[in-house]
Amino acid sequence: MFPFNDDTIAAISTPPGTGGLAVVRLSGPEALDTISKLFSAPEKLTPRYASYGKLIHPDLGEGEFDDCVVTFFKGPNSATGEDLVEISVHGGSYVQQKLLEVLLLAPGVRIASAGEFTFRAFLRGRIDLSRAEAVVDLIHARDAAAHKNARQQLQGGLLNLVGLMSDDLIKILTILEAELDFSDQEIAFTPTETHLETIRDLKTTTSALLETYFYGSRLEEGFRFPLVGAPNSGKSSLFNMLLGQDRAIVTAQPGTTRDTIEKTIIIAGHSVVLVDTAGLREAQGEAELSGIDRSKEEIEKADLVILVHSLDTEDLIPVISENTPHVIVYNKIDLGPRRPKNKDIYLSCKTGEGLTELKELLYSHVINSINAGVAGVILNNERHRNVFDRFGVQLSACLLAVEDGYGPEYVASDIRQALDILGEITGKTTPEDILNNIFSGFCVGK
Ligand SMILES: Nc1nc2c(ncn2[C@@H]2O[C@H](COP(=O)(O)OP(=O)(O)OP(=O)(O)O)[C@@H](O)[C@H]2O)c(=O)[nH]1
Ligand SMILES: [Mg+2]
Repeated sequence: MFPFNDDTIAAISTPPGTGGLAVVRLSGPEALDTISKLFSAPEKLTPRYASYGKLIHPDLGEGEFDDCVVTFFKGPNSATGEDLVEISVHGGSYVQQKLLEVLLLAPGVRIASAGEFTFRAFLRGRIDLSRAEAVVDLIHARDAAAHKNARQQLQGGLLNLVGLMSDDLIKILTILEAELDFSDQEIAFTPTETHLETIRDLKTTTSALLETYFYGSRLEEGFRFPLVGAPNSGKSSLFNMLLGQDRAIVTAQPGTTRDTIEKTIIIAGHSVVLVDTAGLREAQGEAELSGIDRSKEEIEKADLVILVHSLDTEDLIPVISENTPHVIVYNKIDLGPRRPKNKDIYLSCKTGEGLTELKELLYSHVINSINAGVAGVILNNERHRNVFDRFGVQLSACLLAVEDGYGPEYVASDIRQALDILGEITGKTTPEDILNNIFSGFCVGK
Protein backbone atom coordinates (compact mmCIF):
# COMPACT_ATOMS: atom_id res chain seq x y z
CA MET A 1 0.00 0.00 0.00
CA PHE A 2 1.07 3.65 -0.34
CA PRO A 3 3.47 4.98 2.31
CA PHE A 4 0.49 6.82 3.71
CA ASN A 5 0.96 8.97 6.75
CA ASP A 6 0.40 12.67 7.15
CA ASP A 7 2.97 13.63 4.50
CA THR A 8 2.24 16.39 2.08
CA ILE A 9 2.55 15.04 -1.45
CA ALA A 10 3.49 16.87 -4.63
CA ALA A 11 3.21 16.00 -8.31
CA ILE A 12 2.86 17.50 -11.75
CA SER A 13 -0.62 16.64 -12.93
CA THR A 14 -0.08 17.50 -16.58
CA PRO A 15 2.43 15.75 -18.86
CA PRO A 16 5.76 17.66 -18.65
CA GLY A 17 6.84 19.74 -21.58
CA THR A 18 3.53 19.82 -23.39
CA GLY A 19 3.48 23.61 -23.53
CA GLY A 20 0.59 25.84 -22.49
CA LEU A 21 0.02 25.68 -18.75
CA ALA A 22 1.17 23.01 -16.30
CA VAL A 23 -0.46 22.29 -12.99
CA VAL A 24 1.59 21.16 -10.01
CA ARG A 25 -0.45 19.99 -7.03
CA LEU A 26 0.34 19.75 -3.36
CA SER A 27 -1.93 17.87 -0.98
CA GLY A 28 -1.63 17.44 2.79
CA PRO A 29 -1.34 19.39 6.03
CA GLU A 30 1.77 21.36 4.94
CA ALA A 31 0.38 22.38 1.55
CA LEU A 32 -0.56 25.96 2.44
CA ASP A 33 2.54 26.60 4.53
CA THR A 34 4.81 25.28 1.81
CA ILE A 35 3.41 27.41 -0.98
CA SER A 36 3.08 30.52 1.20
CA LYS A 37 6.88 30.62 1.62
CA LEU A 38 7.41 30.43 -2.16
CA PHE A 39 4.67 32.68 -3.41
CA SER A 40 4.61 36.44 -3.56
CA ALA A 41 1.26 38.06 -4.35
CA PRO A 42 -0.54 41.27 -3.43
CA GLU A 43 -3.28 39.48 -1.50
CA LYS A 44 -3.35 36.50 0.89
CA LEU A 45 -4.40 33.08 -0.41
CA THR A 46 -8.11 32.62 0.19
CA PRO A 47 -9.82 29.23 -0.20
CA ARG A 48 -11.29 28.70 -3.67
CA TYR A 49 -9.88 31.97 -5.08
CA ALA A 50 -7.21 31.96 -7.76
CA SER A 51 -4.36 34.37 -6.92
CA TYR A 52 -1.90 35.67 -9.46
CA GLY A 53 1.66 36.23 -8.28
CA LYS A 54 5.31 35.24 -8.58
CA LEU A 55 7.20 32.15 -7.46
CA ILE A 56 10.22 33.09 -5.41
CA HIS A 57 13.09 31.10 -3.98
CA PRO A 58 16.54 32.14 -2.82
CA ASP A 59 18.19 29.23 -4.65
CA LEU A 60 16.88 30.44 -7.94
CA GLY A 61 19.21 33.15 -9.28
CA GLU A 62 17.55 36.50 -9.08
CA GLY A 63 14.88 34.94 -6.95
CA GLU A 64 12.06 35.32 -9.37
CA PHE A 65 11.18 31.99 -10.93
CA ASP A 66 7.93 32.26 -12.87
CA ASP A 67 4.58 34.02 -12.86
CA CYS A 68 1.94 31.69 -11.61
CA VAL A 69 -1.64 31.29 -10.47
CA VAL A 70 -2.19 29.55 -7.15
CA THR A 71 -5.54 28.20 -6.01
CA PHE A 72 -5.97 26.97 -2.46
CA PHE A 73 -8.67 24.48 -1.47
CA LYS A 74 -9.15 24.03 2.25
CA GLY A 75 -9.84 20.44 3.31
CA PRO A 76 -12.24 18.72 3.49
CA ASN A 77 -13.64 20.76 0.59
CA SER A 78 -11.01 19.71 -1.91
CA ALA A 79 -10.52 16.93 -4.42
CA THR A 80 -8.42 14.89 -1.96
CA GLY A 81 -10.34 15.97 1.14
CA GLU A 82 -7.09 17.49 2.51
CA ASP A 83 -5.64 20.98 2.14
CA LEU A 84 -4.82 21.17 -1.54
CA VAL A 85 -2.89 23.74 -3.54
CA GLU A 86 -2.85 23.93 -7.32
CA ILE A 87 -0.01 25.89 -8.87
CA SER A 88 -0.38 26.78 -12.55
CA VAL A 89 2.91 27.69 -14.21
CA HIS A 90 4.10 27.88 -17.80
CA GLY A 91 4.15 24.42 -19.32
CA GLY A 92 7.87 24.03 -20.10
CA SER A 93 9.40 20.88 -18.69
CA TYR A 94 12.27 22.82 -17.02
CA VAL A 95 9.89 25.16 -15.15
CA GLN A 96 7.78 22.27 -13.92
CA GLN A 97 10.68 20.11 -12.83
CA LYS A 98 12.40 23.04 -11.09
CA LEU A 99 9.23 23.95 -9.22
CA LEU A 100 8.83 20.35 -8.11
CA GLU A 101 12.45 20.24 -6.93
CA VAL A 102 11.96 23.40 -4.89
CA LEU A 103 8.72 22.09 -3.37
CA LEU A 104 10.45 18.86 -2.39
CA LEU A 105 13.08 20.80 -0.43
CA ALA A 106 10.34 21.93 1.98
CA PRO A 107 10.01 19.89 5.18
CA GLY A 108 7.47 17.08 5.11
CA VAL A 109 6.93 17.20 1.35
CA ARG A 110 7.53 14.18 -0.83
CA ILE A 111 6.67 13.15 -4.36
CA ALA A 112 3.29 11.47 -4.77
CA SER A 113 3.08 7.83 -5.81
CA ALA A 114 1.02 6.95 -8.90
CA GLY A 115 -2.66 7.28 -8.04
CA GLU A 116 -2.00 8.69 -4.58
CA PHE A 117 -4.12 11.83 -5.02
CA THR A 118 -7.11 9.66 -5.94
CA PHE A 119 -6.27 7.17 -3.20
CA ARG A 120 -6.33 9.94 -0.60
CA ALA A 121 -9.66 11.16 -1.99
CA PHE A 122 -10.92 7.59 -1.58
CA LEU A 123 -9.60 7.26 2.00
CA ARG A 124 -11.28 10.52 2.97
CA GLY A 125 -14.57 9.48 1.45
CA ARG A 126 -14.49 12.05 -1.39
CA ILE A 127 -14.83 9.36 -4.02
CA ASP A 128 -15.79 5.67 -3.96
CA LEU A 129 -13.83 2.98 -5.75
CA SER A 130 -16.23 2.66 -8.70
CA ARG A 131 -15.90 6.40 -9.41
CA ALA A 132 -12.13 6.31 -8.98
CA GLU A 133 -12.03 3.56 -11.61
CA ALA A 134 -14.26 5.69 -13.84
CA VAL A 135 -11.60 8.43 -13.74
CA VAL A 136 -9.14 5.98 -15.32
CA ASP A 137 -11.74 4.91 -17.89
CA LEU A 138 -12.43 8.54 -18.75
CA ILE A 139 -8.74 9.25 -19.30
CA HIS A 140 -8.36 6.16 -21.49
CA ALA A 141 -11.61 6.62 -23.43
CA ARG A 142 -10.81 6.51 -27.16
CA ASP A 143 -14.30 7.00 -28.52
CA ALA A 144 -17.68 8.56 -27.77
CA ALA A 145 -19.24 5.33 -26.45
CA ALA A 146 -16.43 4.60 -23.94
CA HIS A 147 -16.46 8.25 -22.88
CA LYS A 148 -20.23 8.20 -22.31
CA ASN A 149 -19.96 5.07 -20.18
CA ALA A 150 -17.09 6.45 -18.09
CA ARG A 151 -19.07 9.67 -17.50
CA GLN A 152 -22.09 7.65 -16.43
CA GLN A 153 -20.01 5.76 -13.90
CA LEU A 154 -18.21 8.90 -12.73
CA GLN A 155 -21.57 10.50 -12.04
CA GLY A 156 -22.33 7.59 -9.74
CA GLY A 157 -24.38 5.26 -12.00
CA LEU A 158 -22.87 2.07 -10.59
CA LEU A 159 -22.52 3.54 -7.09
CA ASN A 160 -26.25 4.35 -6.96
CA LEU A 161 -27.31 0.99 -8.32
CA VAL A 162 -25.14 -0.82 -5.78
CA GLY A 163 -26.58 1.49 -3.09
CA LEU A 164 -30.14 0.46 -3.99
CA MET A 165 -29.23 -3.22 -4.08
CA SER A 166 -27.49 -2.95 -0.70
CA ASP A 167 -30.51 -1.14 0.78
CA ASP A 168 -32.75 -4.06 -0.19
CA LEU A 169 -30.46 -6.51 1.58
CA ILE A 170 -30.04 -4.26 4.62
CA LYS A 171 -33.84 -4.07 4.99
CA ILE A 172 -34.07 -7.86 5.10
CA LEU A 173 -31.14 -8.05 7.49
CA THR A 174 -32.68 -5.46 9.82
CA ILE A 175 -35.92 -7.46 10.07
CA LEU A 176 -34.07 -10.74 10.61
CA GLU A 177 -31.77 -9.29 13.25
CA ALA A 178 -34.57 -7.52 15.13
CA GLU A 179 -36.37 -10.83 15.33
CA LEU A 180 -33.26 -12.62 16.53
CA ASP A 181 -32.85 -9.99 19.29
CA PHE A 182 -36.33 -10.80 20.55
CA SER A 183 -36.11 -14.52 19.94
CA ASP A 184 -36.45 -15.33 23.62
CA GLN A 185 -39.79 -13.54 23.77
CA GLU A 186 -43.11 -14.88 22.68
CA ILE A 187 -43.51 -13.05 19.39
CA ALA A 188 -44.27 -14.48 15.98
CA PHE A 189 -41.40 -14.34 13.45
CA THR A 190 -41.98 -12.99 9.95
CA PRO A 191 -41.60 -16.11 7.82
CA THR A 192 -38.27 -15.92 5.96
CA GLU A 193 -40.16 -16.70 2.70
CA THR A 194 -41.41 -13.09 2.69
CA HIS A 195 -37.89 -12.11 1.61
CA LEU A 196 -37.81 -14.48 -1.35
CA GLU A 197 -39.18 -11.99 -3.85
CA THR A 198 -36.63 -9.29 -3.03
CA ILE A 199 -33.74 -11.75 -3.26
CA ARG A 200 -35.05 -13.11 -6.56
CA ASP A 201 -35.37 -9.58 -7.96
CA LEU A 202 -31.79 -8.87 -6.95
CA LYS A 203 -30.67 -12.02 -8.68
CA THR A 204 -32.47 -10.98 -11.87
CA THR A 205 -30.79 -7.56 -11.75
CA THR A 206 -27.41 -9.22 -11.20
CA SER A 207 -27.88 -11.53 -14.18
CA ALA A 208 -28.91 -8.59 -16.37
CA LEU A 209 -25.83 -6.67 -15.23
CA LEU A 210 -23.55 -9.60 -16.04
CA GLU A 211 -25.06 -9.70 -19.51
CA THR A 212 -23.92 -6.12 -20.13
CA TYR A 213 -20.29 -7.19 -19.72
CA PHE A 214 -19.93 -8.45 -23.27
CA TYR A 215 -20.72 -5.00 -24.67
CA GLY A 216 -18.80 -3.33 -21.82
CA SER A 217 -15.63 -5.24 -22.65
CA ARG A 218 -15.98 -4.05 -26.27
CA LEU A 219 -16.09 -0.49 -24.93
CA GLU A 220 -12.74 -1.20 -23.33
CA GLU A 221 -11.02 -3.07 -26.15
CA GLY A 222 -13.01 -2.17 -29.25
CA PHE A 223 -14.82 -4.59 -31.56
CA ARG A 224 -12.57 -6.83 -33.64
CA PHE A 225 -13.31 -7.21 -37.36
CA PRO A 226 -10.65 -9.29 -39.21
CA LEU A 227 -10.58 -9.48 -43.01
CA VAL A 228 -10.09 -13.12 -43.94
CA GLY A 229 -9.98 -15.02 -47.23
CA ALA A 230 -7.89 -16.55 -50.01
CA PRO A 231 -4.59 -14.95 -51.06
CA ASN A 232 -5.04 -12.16 -53.59
CA SER A 233 -8.79 -11.80 -52.95
CA GLY A 234 -8.27 -8.13 -52.06
CA LYS A 235 -8.22 -8.13 -48.26
CA SER A 236 -5.44 -5.57 -47.99
CA SER A 237 -7.09 -3.41 -50.67
CA LEU A 238 -10.35 -3.45 -48.72
CA PHE A 239 -8.53 -2.85 -45.41
CA ASN A 240 -6.94 0.28 -46.92
CA MET A 241 -10.28 1.44 -48.35
CA LEU A 242 -12.07 1.11 -45.02
CA LEU A 243 -9.22 2.93 -43.26
CA GLY A 244 -9.07 5.65 -45.89
CA GLN A 245 -5.28 5.31 -46.12
CA ASP A 246 -2.71 3.05 -47.78
CA ARG A 247 -1.54 1.23 -44.68
CA ALA A 248 -1.20 -2.37 -45.96
CA ILE A 249 0.91 -3.43 -48.94
CA VAL A 250 -1.12 -4.44 -51.99
CA THR A 251 0.47 -6.40 -54.84
CA ALA A 252 -0.65 -8.79 -57.56
CA GLN A 253 1.50 -11.49 -55.91
CA PRO A 254 -0.57 -13.96 -53.82
CA GLY A 255 0.79 -14.28 -50.26
CA THR A 256 1.78 -10.60 -49.92
CA THR A 257 0.45 -10.13 -46.39
CA ARG A 258 2.41 -12.39 -44.03
CA ASP A 259 1.60 -10.99 -40.62
CA THR A 260 -1.56 -9.43 -39.25
CA ILE A 261 -1.83 -5.64 -39.34
CA GLU A 262 -4.40 -3.85 -37.22
CA LYS A 263 -5.78 -0.33 -37.16
CA THR A 264 -8.66 1.17 -35.24
CA ILE A 265 -11.51 3.00 -36.95
CA ILE A 266 -14.58 4.54 -35.37
CA ILE A 267 -17.99 3.22 -36.36
CA ALA A 268 -21.10 4.72 -34.72
CA GLY A 269 -18.94 6.20 -31.94
CA HIS A 270 -17.31 2.83 -31.16
CA SER A 271 -13.72 1.73 -31.71
CA VAL A 272 -13.46 -1.09 -34.23
CA VAL A 273 -10.13 -2.82 -34.72
CA LEU A 274 -9.80 -3.81 -38.38
CA VAL A 275 -7.31 -6.62 -38.89
CA ASP A 276 -5.71 -7.43 -42.23
CA THR A 277 -4.60 -11.07 -42.29
CA ALA A 278 -2.50 -13.46 -44.38
CA GLY A 279 -4.43 -15.23 -47.14
CA LEU A 280 -5.58 -18.73 -46.24
CA ARG A 281 -4.11 -21.49 -48.43
CA GLU A 282 -1.72 -24.46 -48.11
CA ALA A 283 1.32 -22.60 -46.76
CA GLN A 284 4.44 -22.50 -48.91
CA GLY A 285 6.93 -21.80 -46.15
CA GLU A 286 7.37 -21.37 -42.42
CA ALA A 287 6.70 -17.62 -42.40
CA GLU A 288 3.50 -18.06 -44.35
CA LEU A 289 2.43 -20.92 -42.08
CA SER A 290 2.69 -18.77 -38.94
CA GLY A 291 0.88 -15.95 -40.77
CA ILE A 292 -1.94 -18.35 -41.54
CA ASP A 293 -2.02 -19.54 -37.91
CA ARG A 294 -2.46 -15.95 -36.84
CA SER A 295 -5.31 -15.52 -39.31
CA LYS A 296 -7.02 -18.49 -37.67
CA GLU A 297 -6.48 -17.00 -34.20
CA GLU A 298 -8.12 -13.79 -35.44
CA ILE A 299 -11.17 -15.77 -36.56
CA GLU A 300 -11.46 -17.17 -33.02
CA LYS A 301 -11.34 -13.70 -31.44
CA ALA A 302 -13.54 -11.99 -34.02
CA ASP A 303 -16.75 -10.10 -33.32
CA LEU A 304 -17.41 -10.12 -37.04
CA VAL A 305 -15.33 -11.82 -39.74
CA ILE A 306 -15.24 -10.00 -43.07
CA LEU A 307 -14.83 -12.95 -45.41
CA VAL A 308 -13.38 -11.81 -48.72
CA HIS A 309 -13.94 -13.89 -51.85
CA SER A 310 -13.14 -12.64 -55.32
CA LEU A 311 -13.87 -13.36 -58.91
CA ASP A 312 -10.33 -14.46 -59.78
CA THR A 313 -9.37 -16.51 -56.71
CA GLU A 314 -10.45 -19.83 -55.34
CA ASP A 315 -11.14 -20.56 -51.68
CA LEU A 316 -8.99 -23.55 -50.89
CA ILE A 317 -9.66 -23.86 -47.18
CA PRO A 318 -13.13 -23.75 -45.62
CA VAL A 319 -12.46 -21.12 -42.99
CA ILE A 320 -15.30 -20.43 -40.63
CA SER A 321 -18.15 -22.22 -38.95
CA GLU A 322 -21.78 -21.21 -39.37
CA ASN A 323 -21.87 -19.84 -35.82
CA THR A 324 -19.10 -17.29 -36.33
CA PRO A 325 -20.72 -13.92 -37.09
CA HIS A 326 -19.55 -12.99 -40.56
CA VAL A 327 -20.26 -11.00 -43.67
CA ILE A 328 -19.36 -12.46 -47.07
CA VAL A 329 -17.89 -9.98 -49.51
CA TYR A 330 -17.46 -10.88 -53.18
CA ASN A 331 -14.72 -8.62 -54.55
CA LYS A 332 -13.45 -7.58 -58.01
CA ILE A 333 -16.88 -7.47 -59.64
CA ASP A 334 -15.38 -5.00 -62.12
CA LEU A 335 -13.59 -7.99 -63.75
CA GLY A 336 -16.72 -9.63 -65.13
CA PRO A 337 -20.40 -10.37 -64.76
CA ARG A 338 -20.03 -13.53 -62.62
CA ARG A 339 -21.97 -13.07 -59.35
CA PRO A 340 -22.42 -16.31 -57.39
CA LYS A 341 -25.38 -16.43 -54.99
CA ASN A 342 -25.23 -16.23 -51.18
CA LYS A 343 -22.79 -13.35 -50.90
CA ASP A 344 -23.80 -10.44 -48.70
CA ILE A 345 -21.95 -7.72 -50.58
CA TYR A 346 -20.75 -7.46 -54.19
CA LEU A 347 -17.77 -5.16 -54.20
CA SER A 348 -15.06 -3.64 -56.30
CA CYS A 349 -12.09 -2.12 -54.51
CA LYS A 350 -11.12 -0.74 -57.91
CA THR A 351 -14.32 1.25 -58.60
CA GLY A 352 -15.62 1.54 -55.03
CA GLU A 353 -18.92 -0.11 -55.96
CA GLY A 354 -20.56 -1.82 -52.96
CA LEU A 355 -18.44 0.00 -50.39
CA THR A 356 -21.37 2.03 -49.01
CA GLU A 357 -23.44 -1.14 -48.56
CA LEU A 358 -20.56 -2.83 -46.72
CA LYS A 359 -20.12 0.18 -44.43
CA GLU A 360 -23.84 0.14 -43.68
CA LEU A 361 -23.63 -3.54 -42.76
CA LEU A 362 -20.68 -2.95 -40.42
CA TYR A 363 -22.52 0.01 -38.90
CA SER A 364 -25.62 -2.06 -38.17
CA HIS A 365 -23.51 -4.83 -36.63
CA VAL A 366 -22.08 -2.31 -34.15
CA ILE A 367 -25.46 -0.70 -33.47
CA ASN A 368 -27.11 -4.08 -32.87
CA SER A 369 -24.42 -4.98 -30.30
CA ILE A 370 -25.19 -1.99 -28.09
CA ASN A 371 -26.56 -2.88 -24.67
CA ALA A 372 -28.55 -0.13 -22.94
CA GLY A 373 -27.44 -1.43 -19.54
CA VAL A 374 -29.28 -1.83 -16.25
CA ALA A 375 -30.51 1.63 -15.25
CA GLY A 376 -27.85 2.80 -17.70
CA VAL A 377 -25.07 0.81 -16.01
CA ILE A 378 -22.81 -1.28 -18.23
CA LEU A 379 -20.11 -3.42 -16.63
CA ASN A 380 -16.88 -2.77 -18.51
CA ASN A 381 -14.44 -3.86 -15.89
CA GLU A 382 -13.28 -7.42 -15.21
CA ARG A 383 -13.11 -6.70 -11.47
CA HIS A 384 -16.77 -5.62 -11.41
CA ARG A 385 -17.80 -8.66 -13.42
CA ASN A 386 -15.99 -10.90 -10.95
CA VAL A 387 -17.69 -9.22 -7.95
CA PHE A 388 -21.18 -9.55 -9.48
CA ASP A 389 -20.43 -13.17 -10.42
CA ARG A 390 -19.69 -13.99 -6.78
CA PHE A 391 -22.60 -11.84 -5.60
CA GLY A 392 -24.98 -13.84 -7.83
CA VAL A 393 -23.68 -17.13 -6.41
CA GLN A 394 -24.12 -15.81 -2.86
CA LEU A 395 -27.70 -14.70 -3.63
CA SER A 396 -28.41 -18.24 -4.81
CA ALA A 397 -27.09 -19.48 -1.46
CA CYS A 398 -29.46 -17.05 0.31
CA LEU A 399 -32.40 -18.31 -1.77
CA LEU A 400 -31.52 -21.91 -1.00
CA ALA A 401 -31.25 -21.19 2.72
CA VAL A 402 -34.76 -19.67 2.70
CA GLU A 403 -36.28 -22.35 0.49
CA ASP A 404 -34.80 -25.15 2.58
CA GLY A 405 -36.30 -23.63 5.71
CA TYR A 406 -33.08 -22.66 7.49
CA GLY A 407 -33.53 -20.44 10.54
CA PRO A 408 -33.24 -16.64 10.40
CA GLU A 409 -29.71 -16.66 11.86
CA TYR A 410 -28.46 -18.71 8.87
CA VAL A 411 -30.25 -16.55 6.34
CA ALA A 412 -28.93 -13.40 8.05
CA SER A 413 -25.37 -14.71 7.87
CA ASP A 414 -25.73 -15.49 4.13
CA ILE A 415 -27.12 -12.00 3.50
CA ARG A 416 -24.28 -10.38 5.41
CA GLN A 417 -21.82 -12.22 3.18
CA ALA A 418 -23.68 -11.03 0.08
CA LEU A 419 -23.45 -7.44 1.35
CA ASP A 420 -19.72 -7.83 1.93
CA ILE A 421 -19.21 -8.99 -1.65
CA LEU A 422 -21.27 -6.08 -3.02
CA GLY A 423 -19.23 -3.66 -0.90
CA GLU A 424 -16.16 -4.51 -2.98
CA ILE A 425 -17.59 -2.47 -5.86
CA THR A 426 -17.53 0.77 -3.92
CA GLY A 427 -14.41 -0.11 -1.93
CA LYS A 428 -16.15 -0.57 1.41
CA THR A 429 -14.93 -4.14 1.76
CA THR A 430 -12.29 -4.38 -0.96
CA PRO A 431 -9.15 -6.27 0.14
CA GLU A 432 -6.05 -4.10 0.48
CA ASP A 433 -3.99 -5.79 -2.24
CA ILE A 434 -6.76 -5.20 -4.77
CA LEU A 435 -7.02 -1.53 -3.75
CA ASN A 436 -3.28 -1.21 -4.15
CA ASN A 437 -3.47 -2.76 -7.59
CA ILE A 438 -6.20 -0.42 -8.73
CA PHE A 439 -4.63 2.82 -7.56
CA SER A 440 -1.10 2.00 -8.65
CA GLY A 441 -2.51 1.60 -12.17
CA PHE A 442 -3.07 5.37 -12.25
CA CYS A 443 -0.38 7.72 -13.47
CA VAL A 444 1.61 10.02 -11.18
CA GLY A 445 -0.27 13.24 -10.52
CA LYS A 446 -3.69 11.57 -10.53
N1 LIG B 1 -9.62 -5.49 -60.72
C1 LIG B 1 -9.55 -5.49 -59.43
N2 LIG B 1 -8.41 -5.77 -58.79
C2 LIG B 1 -8.38 -5.74 -57.46
C3 LIG B 1 -9.54 -5.42 -56.68
N3 LIG B 1 -9.20 -5.48 -55.38
C4 LIG B 1 -7.88 -5.83 -55.34
N4 LIG B 1 -7.40 -5.98 -56.58
C5 LIG B 1 -6.03 -6.39 -56.95
O1 LIG B 1 -5.81 -7.73 -56.50
C6 LIG B 1 -4.45 -7.91 -56.14
C7 LIG B 1 -4.38 -8.44 -54.72
O2 LIG B 1 -4.87 -7.46 -53.82
P1 LIG B 1 -4.50 -7.46 -52.30
O3 LIG B 1 -5.32 -6.43 -51.67
O4 LIG B 1 -3.02 -7.40 -52.10
O5 LIG B 1 -5.02 -8.91 -51.90
P2 LIG B 1 -4.86 -9.70 -50.52
O6 LIG B 1 -6.10 -10.47 -50.33
O7 LIG B 1 -4.46 -8.77 -49.45
O8 LIG B 1 -3.67 -10.70 -50.88
P3 LIG B 1 -2.65 -11.44 -49.87
O9 LIG B 1 -2.09 -10.44 -48.93
O10 LIG B 1 -1.63 -11.98 -50.79
O11 LIG B 1 -3.40 -12.53 -49.21
C8 LIG B 1 -3.79 -6.54 -56.30
O12 LIG B 1 -3.15 -6.52 -57.55
C9 LIG B 1 -4.95 -5.57 -56.28
O13 LIG B 1 -4.70 -4.37 -57.01
C10 LIG B 1 -10.74 -5.11 -57.38
O14 LIG B 1 -11.79 -4.82 -56.81
N5 LIG B 1 -10.70 -5.18 -58.74
MG1 LIG C 1 -2.83 -8.72 -48.21
